This record gives sequence, C-alpha cells and structure tokens, in this order.
Amino acid sequence: MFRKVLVANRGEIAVRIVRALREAGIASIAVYSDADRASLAVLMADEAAYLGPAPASESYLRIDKIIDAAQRHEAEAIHPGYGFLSENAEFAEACEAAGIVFIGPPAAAIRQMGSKTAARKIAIAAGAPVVPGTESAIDDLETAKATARKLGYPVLLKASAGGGGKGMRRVDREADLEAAIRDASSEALRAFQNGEVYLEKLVLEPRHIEIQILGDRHGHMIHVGERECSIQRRHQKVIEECPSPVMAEHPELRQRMGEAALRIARAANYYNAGTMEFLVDRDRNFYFLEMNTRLQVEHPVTELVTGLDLVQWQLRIAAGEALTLRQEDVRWSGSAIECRIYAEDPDNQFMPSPGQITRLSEPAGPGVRLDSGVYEGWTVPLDYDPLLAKLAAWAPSREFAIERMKRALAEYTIAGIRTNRAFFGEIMDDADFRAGRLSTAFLDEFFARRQAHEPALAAEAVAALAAVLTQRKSNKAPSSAATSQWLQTGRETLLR
Ligand code: MV4
Repeated sequence: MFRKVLVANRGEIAVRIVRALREAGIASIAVYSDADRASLAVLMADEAAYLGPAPASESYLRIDKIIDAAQRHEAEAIHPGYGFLSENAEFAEACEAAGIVFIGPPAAAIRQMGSKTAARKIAIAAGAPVVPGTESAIDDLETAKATARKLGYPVLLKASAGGGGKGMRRVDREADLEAAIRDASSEALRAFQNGEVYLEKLVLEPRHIEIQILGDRHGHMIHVGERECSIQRRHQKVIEECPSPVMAEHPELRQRMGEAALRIARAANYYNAGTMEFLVDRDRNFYFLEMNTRLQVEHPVTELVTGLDLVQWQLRIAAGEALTLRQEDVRWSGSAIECRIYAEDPDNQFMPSPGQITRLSEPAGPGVRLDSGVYEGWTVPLDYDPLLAKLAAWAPSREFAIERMKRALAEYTIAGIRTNRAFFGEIMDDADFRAGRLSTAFLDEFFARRQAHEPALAAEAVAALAAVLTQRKSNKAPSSAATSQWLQTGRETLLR
C-alpha cells in the first residue's frame, strides 16, 4: 500500500479522501489555491501544497503544478476526486510518466469513454442496450432526415463530445431538423471544440439510474448496485438515492442493469471505480447513456446501503491489490438518500449566495452522514462550484430514511449565507417524491406545483416582509467586495 498520497481536489471530496487516507494509515497531501489557504481539507491533511491563484485554470487544473507538488512532497499516488482533472486522460498519463500512480482507471479507458459516440459503440459491441439512434456523427442532412424518420419523432440531437446537456436539442418535426443540427453543432463547437452531433430517439420523462462498478487490475469486476439520480436541475443532480424506488417493485432490474454495466466496463478494459449512466423509461426498458470514469459525488448512498468503502477500494485497487469481494458478497440493506447542500438561494433562481459562514451547527445522530467541506468562520469562495456539503440519511426503509432526512435537515444551521437546505424539506414532504414517482421532469413539475400554491402564501409573505422591514435599521448593508462579486456572478447567471 502507498505511504503518501496527494489529493488533487478541494472542498468536501478532498476531505472525504483525506479521511480515507488517515484510516488506511497513509499520509495525505492537500493542495490549495489562494482562495483555499484555510480550507478544511488543508487543515485536516498531514501536508499541504500551494498551487496558485484562485481560478481553477491556474491551480486545480494545472497538471504541471500538481505533478510538481506530488514530486516535492514525495507522493506515490494521486487521487483526483471528481471534476477538475479526474477525467482527463492526459493527466492520468502525466502521472504515469512521472512515476506516480493515478488512483483511477487506465488513461485509454478515460479517453474512450470521453467520447459519447465511442462509448455508444463500445456498449453496442458489448451487447448492452443503448437508445436507438446513429452510431456516428451526422454529416449530411438527407441521411439525418431519413434516420429521424426511421426513429420516429421526437428525436434528440446530442454532441459527440458532450455531457451535461450542452449541444442537446429536441426536434419534434422534420421541418426543424436542419436548424436544430446547425444550433446544436455550433453550441457543441463552442463548448467542446468539436461540432459533431448525432441522433437518438427521445426517451420521454425517463428516470436517470446509474450503476456503480468496481474492478481490479487483474480482471475481476463487480457491480455494487444502482443510484437513482432523477432529481436534477439543469443537468445538476440535487438528490440521489439507493436503492432506486423502482427496484423495490422490480428487483430483477438491478441484476439486469448490473450485468449490462459490467459488459460495457469489460469491453473498455476498465478497472478501479466507475459508473454507467442509464435512462429508464416508463416500461422499465433501460438504455446506456454514458460512463463516468471517476468517483461520483453521490457515492455515499451506495456506501451506506452496501457497507462498502468505495474510496478504500479505489486505493487498494490502485496499489495493485485484488478486489476480494465476489458479486454474491454484495448485499443491499435499507435505504439511503443524499441532499446536496449548496450555497445558493432557492428563492432567487438558485443564484450563488455570498460570503462567510457566520454560524454552523451540523446534524448527527442515528443514520446520518455528513460529508462537508466547510466550517464556522470559513468564507465560501466564489471561484468554484458552491457545493458546501452532502447530507445523507440511512434507515431500514425509504419511508424512515425520508423522516431521518427531515430531522437532520432541521438540525442543520448554516448562517451568513443563503443555502438550499429548506428547499429539501419541501421535497421530502412532496407526495410524488414520497411515492417514489420520479423522473428527470420531477423538479420542473415540483416547481410548477409550488407556483400554483403561491397565492396561498401571500399572507406569510406580508408577515415576512414586515419582519424584514422592522429589523432593517439594525442591519448593515452588505457591501464587501466579496459580496458584490458574488452578486455580479449571480446577475450574470440570471442574464444567460
Ligand atoms: C436523453 C434524454 C432522453 N432521450 N437521451 C441529459 C444529459 C445527457 N447526459 C443525456 N441527457 C438526456 N439524454 C434520450 N435519447 C434525456 C436526457 C435528460 C436527462 C438525463 C439524465 C438526467 C437528467 C436529464 C434531464 C434532462 C434530459
């Protein structure tokens, strides 16, 4: 096993990895930018290495600086976390070239799966179901028209290099196809420097369910079940759970999806931790979408239900150890739900919220897990994703996990900044959520229902306004530079 590992990330995931390293008796090195000098990960790690200015392009995305820090601190391996360089094949290769182990999959698998069309081809070759569509990029309108007609409208245009919904266009009729190809292609070109787009049949109101896999470097691979990730806002996951509520009624689906995920992973010569994303339609047909070649934000719900520690397994696998778990050793017990706590204002179009955490009181107790990257007094930088923490609740049943989540949310106090904490309480009480009636359309429908009830809240709004007005004299106007920069960012987001 390694003696010392560098964590090439920040925030809650850096803390999560530092914790795993400490448990394994491995020394940890945190990295930090100017904005993160006093981050929780820096405080918790054994050593810390400065990278550079706050912008990620000058710090957390700088392969040269990270490799240099690892060498200066004599790290034997680097854990990339998620985001940043975690799915960068060049980074994985640079680690190897420097004699440092990249804690993740082989660079070739990262590269292959980075292309959605290549991933689709691998899945098809592996005999796994994919959404009906084209195997390669569209290069002429007439062929595209013929394909769309064969698939049947509505169809979906997607960017080959895509992800996160960029370069995606729904097309409802042939008359709209030409313009949609042009729009999607130019958006893809701007976002990914690659204008290739392809066609898929549109799956209506699908669920988004993903399968976690683990494989060692000796050819042994297992799946550790699914996560339901249908509750998303603008392609950003908000709530995740394990098991998916559909598995309660259709337990054979887990095995079928698990086997499909493993076929794809084997075809890609994959090892370490990875995730296959699937769309699941109303008739429970499932289709492979894409693969994430990294540890996922939402991995804790899998850990709570399986009792496995995915980061420990990542470390052992990267060190060349055998995955000693057999498929039949994996058991799923109870139900776990995770809420992503963001520094954003749910009452103001989820704009990022400025500043310093003036008071923090964290939930604990039975069945509660908090993966946080913040502490009282810390100023949340505006340079990065504003994820503060992930709050997860486990219980023997989904119903009780929801009650535990509500209790934990009520115990959670974060003052000085706006957060989406209270918004989760509303979702936990939503009838569709409680019934497990989920799809990627859930949040839009939830907001529409909420809007419909808004007039009933008028009296409360008047009371709240009165309370604010009476308190106002004693409050100083927020005027720090940090505040105004946050507001500026928020306004720009709003105007996009
Ligand atoms: C789809 C789809 C429906 N039909 N593909 C969105 C991001 C990208 N990774 C794939 N996405 C989708 N692909 C077909 N053929 C619906 C979505 C989609 C979605 C997928 C997962 C989670 C949330 C989503 C929200 C809107 C659309």
